[in-house]
Amino acid sequence: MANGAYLFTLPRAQGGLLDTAVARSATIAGEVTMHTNTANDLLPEVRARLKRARRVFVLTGAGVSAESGVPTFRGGGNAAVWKGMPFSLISSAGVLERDLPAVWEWFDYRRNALKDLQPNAAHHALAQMQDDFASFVIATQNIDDLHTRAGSRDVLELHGNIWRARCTNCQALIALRTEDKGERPPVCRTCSAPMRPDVVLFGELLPAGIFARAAAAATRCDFCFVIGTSALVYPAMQLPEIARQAGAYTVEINPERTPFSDSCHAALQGGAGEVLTAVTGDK
Ligand code: BV8
Ligand code: ZN
Repeated sequence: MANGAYLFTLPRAQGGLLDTAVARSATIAGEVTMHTNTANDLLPEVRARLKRARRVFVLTGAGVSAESGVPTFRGGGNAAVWKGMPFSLISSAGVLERDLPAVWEWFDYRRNALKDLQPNAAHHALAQMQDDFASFVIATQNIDDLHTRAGSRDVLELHGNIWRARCTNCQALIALRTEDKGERPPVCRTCSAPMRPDVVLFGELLPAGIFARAAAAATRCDFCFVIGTSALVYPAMQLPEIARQAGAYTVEINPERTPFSDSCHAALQGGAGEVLTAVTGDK
């Protein structure tokens, strides 16, 4: 690994949609029974349920951006590392307090890696679906802005956005695409305090209003998608749990099984672009 290089691991989209056995759970009187079926059997039911859905809630993670070239955090079995630090450490409140310049270096590096990347078929499929339902809410763990760039409206950014900076004192925000003068850390023009990346670090609370809106949508939805997340980070993962508990038909899309797969009505194993296109194709 080159000095201080950030270990990029691009996940392999294992197995196309058609050749992967898919676990299906049917709820009979509350108890869950597991059946393994090919995706073929499941797709018609997932499509039929989506057609009947009125309020859809979607939680996404790094996997939905993988096909755009955005490295995931845990793809290929190892966690991302920066200068010898696991990402959950360099992306933590503790390091921010101790070494704000190091945190800026980390996010400047990731922003630079993101700058030429485009939304992919999965982002576009989700954007195209948003007007087909009484309510369609996307909550994302991603800070890459790709859902919004694909045309999705009111995306709930649970963990913030890498293209914004926030004042550590007065919370003033700047857009780094247009207002970044390059000084590090950026200095707040309102109160001259140092600014920080407007992202939620480990050990920090999520933006209360945004989490509350996501939880409300998860509670009310009748169809829930969980796309491209390893289902390990909280409280983001409480959202699909809330939707599932509230009786929503819950569908996971991920090339790999996750700790949440068994809680789903359908765990479709494949890449987000391919599977979403198959689920939503020629409506
Ligand atoms: C907090 C921004 C209160 C910065 C991020 C309860 C239980 C256990 C732990 C906790 C708990 N509650 C709180 C914690 C602690 C912690 C936590 O959850 N730790 C985990 C690791 C156990 N949570 C917090 O600290 C949260 N704050 O709780 O505050 C508090 C306050 C004080 C003290 C204590 C508590 C804040 C969490 C947010 C942190 N910020 N991001 C940055 O980006 O650097 S988290 C960051 O990591 C992402 O946003 C995301 O959430 C997570 C990475 O997960 P994924 O997105 O799922 O990505 P991953 O690579 O893991 O997986 C990718 C998946 O995609 C894989 O499954 C792969 O198979 C799949 N895939 C690959 N290719 C494709 C694909 N899928 C589809 N298509 C493909 N083509
Ligand atoms: Zn300020």
